[in-house]
Formats: sequence, C-alpha cells, structure tokens
Amino acid sequence: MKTLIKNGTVVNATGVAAADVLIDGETIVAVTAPGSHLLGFNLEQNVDRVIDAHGKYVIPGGIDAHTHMEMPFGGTQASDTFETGTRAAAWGGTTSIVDFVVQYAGENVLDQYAKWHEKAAGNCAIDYGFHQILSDVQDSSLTAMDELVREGVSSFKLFMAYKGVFLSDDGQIVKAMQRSAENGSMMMMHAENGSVIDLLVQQSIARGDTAPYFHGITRPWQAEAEATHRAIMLADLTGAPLYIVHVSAKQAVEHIAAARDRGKNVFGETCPQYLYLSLEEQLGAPGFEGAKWVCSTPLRARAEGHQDHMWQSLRTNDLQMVSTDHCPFCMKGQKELGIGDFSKIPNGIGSVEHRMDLLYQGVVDGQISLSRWVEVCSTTPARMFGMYGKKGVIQPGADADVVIYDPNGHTSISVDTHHMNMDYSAWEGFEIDGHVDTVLSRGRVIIDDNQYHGSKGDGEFIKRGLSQYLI
Ligand code: DUC
Ligand code: ZN
Ligand code: ZN
Repeated sequence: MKTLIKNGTVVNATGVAAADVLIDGETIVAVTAPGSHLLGFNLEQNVDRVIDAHGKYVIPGGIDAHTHMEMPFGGTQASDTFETGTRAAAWGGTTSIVDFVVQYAGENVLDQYAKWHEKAAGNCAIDYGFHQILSDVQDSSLTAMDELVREGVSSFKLFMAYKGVFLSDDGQIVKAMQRSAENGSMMMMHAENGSVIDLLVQQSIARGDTAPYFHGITRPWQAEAEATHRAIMLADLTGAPLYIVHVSAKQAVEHIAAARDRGKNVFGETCPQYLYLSLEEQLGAPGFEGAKWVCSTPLRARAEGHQDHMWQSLRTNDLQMVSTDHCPFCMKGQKELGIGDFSKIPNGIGSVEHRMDLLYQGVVDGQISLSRWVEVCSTTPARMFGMYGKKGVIQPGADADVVIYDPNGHTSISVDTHHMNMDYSAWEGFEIDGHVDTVLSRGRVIIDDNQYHGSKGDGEFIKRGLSQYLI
C-alpha cells in the first residue's frame, strides 16, 4: 500500500517546508519538493491513496512519554484501559505512548513487567513502550534493570513521595542511580519531599482543612524544589542521567536550569495542566469540584507566576518536553473517595487526547514556535527515550506515524465529545484554534473525517534504545 500526502506543509523540529510525503507500507520513503514528482516520476499516478493536505501541517505523530493506563493507584485504578486510552490518544494526534510498569514494594520487577505486557498486548490502538517504576530497590531489581534495558525498557522511575506506596529512600535512589550510570539507562524522578508532605497533610486534616484546595497547599513548591535539587545532587554523585517528571514549580525549573548550565545530563518535563491551570481557579473551585484537578505535583498559584514560567522554560529549553501524566479517574466512585478528606482523592488528570491541541494553542498564542511544538511533543520524546529515527520525525526511513493538522479547524473540548473513559473533562470549555484532521499510525489511516478507522491491537510494543539526548 502506497500513500502520498501532497500539498502539505511539513513541520519537523528542524524546520518547516512545503513538501510531499510518500509512504510505502508502514514507512516514510520520501519527502519531496511539492508537485508529487520524484526524479521525473509522477508519484500521484503510482500510489494507492492520495491525501490532500493543502493548507495543513504534516507533522510526526505525537509521543506522550508519560501515561498511566489502568494503573492501580489510590485505592482504585486509572479509568482508561490500554484500549480506551490509546484510542483517545489517537483521536488527539498522539501515535505513541510510553506507559509505566508499576512495581510496589515487595513485588518482583520482572513479574510486574510481564503483567504489563499482558495488559497492553493486543489492546492498543497505537504503538507503546514502557518505563519501569522501581519502589523498593531490591538486589534483584538491579539485575532486572540490566535485563530490561536489553528488552527495550531503557528508563526507570523513582518516587521521592508516596511513603508506603512508591517512595524510595535516598539510599535506594542512589543504588538504582549507580546501576543506571553503569547500564546507560535514564533515571526518571517524581521529585517531591514525601515526609514533609505527609506531615502537612496530617496537620491540615486535623485542622479540618479537608477540601481539595488543601491538596495544593500541603504540597508546596518548596517540597518540589527541595526534592528536585536533592535528586540532581544524587544524580551528580552517581553520574546517572536524570529526567524530572511533571515539573510544576518555577523554583524546581531553576534547579534544573542551573544543573544544565553546569553541563549535567539533567532534563525536565512539564504537562499541559501546569501550563494552563492553577491552584486558585481549578483546585480552589467551590465544594468538591476541585477534586477534578487533584494531581501530583499539584497545580500551582497563578499569582506566583509558575504557568508563565513553564511556557518560558519550554521556549528557552530549560524544560525539554511536554507529556501528560495521563492518569484519569472518574468523579463518580473514584474522585469521590476523597469527599471529606482530600488525601483520599486519587491523584491524576486525564489529558492524553488533548496534549497536541493544547500545545498547538500555545503556538497560536505566541508562546512557542511551530517547530518547537513538534519538538516538545514528538521529536524530543523520541530522542530522550531512544526512539528517534523511527519516531519523532518526518523523514525517509521513519515509521509513517503522521498527523495532518488543520490550523483553520477548531476543537471544542468537552466531556460530551472526548474519547477518554472519564465522566468529566479537566479541560471543559477549552477552545482550540486548530484540529487534528487525519492520523496515520505506521501507514494506516486510523483517524479521518472525524471517525476512528483503527482497531485494538494495531499498536505494537516499541523496543527502545538508550537515550540519544545525553550531552
Ligand atoms: N501523579 C499523579 O497525579 N498521578 C499518578 C502518579 C503521580 O505521580
Ligand atoms: Zn509522578
Ligand atoms: Zn506519572
């Protein structure tokens, strides 16, 4: 099956150009000057399908490198399965995810890894890879790290918060980092000071401050900035590369930027919620409404300028990527677990369907350039996590994961129209000056004409290499 995408504007991280894209089977085989000719050969007459992308952007499919499909967490389970979550991602122009295999204390890492393969295999609409979460760092976890790197799982996430659930102490962190320095893998960190947060939460509940707003108050920016700095120091000690997930505090970015200025392999990701939403407006909504936006790290005070700082950091490359931390829960029966006690609200927001649109709105609003949009949403995730070449770029040899994005289209975000398995939208009422028109996953058209044409099981496991982003 040969497909020609003609008349479009190809946007790569490296630049923007009018070009035609020729796909053979699952692979991009040529990116040519417009006019559909290659060395005098008329392409249009020699393909099975022609897609006219006139007036539209042709971009590499989005890569969301931070999702938690069907994750058991907070006394319940994230409401999107691999099937529903990856289908929703496709609707939004994301063609690959990297999800987290969970290992809770006492569990065997490789057993958990096998379980996650069982959950995902045959169910995904788009390609998927895995990071591995480590909580307690057993000796067997260290050998498992080497084994997983060989399996194509080249990144490991540790938590400095959630005592008794995920938290690794500093000694365990150093142990895992030492191994990562040896085997070349990337260390990812949930950087919040868990002991301080646990104390503040206890005190808040005892005072009767139990509303969702206090989730934000009890996870102050100092707890994020301190943990970020500590993680950077521990990485420095061990020589491990470090990637800080879901950065929301400007003071945490400052630590990341300072480390990068010292030439360290330290990187940072933020999420759409930290670019757009705030402690005052969303977490502070009346009654129990704020539960919709309980996630960690928490939304920050707009009055303190965190959101503006996140956009600026994306422009200056103090932060390198935008992922969603997609971890959806319904209000009914899930978020409601925390009525009367915010600490029992399952932490998470669902955005896997909206990341490409929300970041494109940043282009329209003058926050980032068109190429930077593609870079932070697709190209850097591919480079950071060992997929580049196949993913993250429109070039010959790459997988034909292609999104045709209409800058003259419009998208209204609502629970009534989204495809995520959630009974509310954290983005209700957001209007986007653009639209995901057509999505190809390894050459197959899976979204077109506002219809889903794919099926579960289309997505394949991505065996990743080591990061191609290290200094
Ligand atoms: N933060 C969330 O909000 N949900 C999942 C885990 C996390 O770190
Ligand atoms: Zn986290
Ligand atoms: Zn997460």
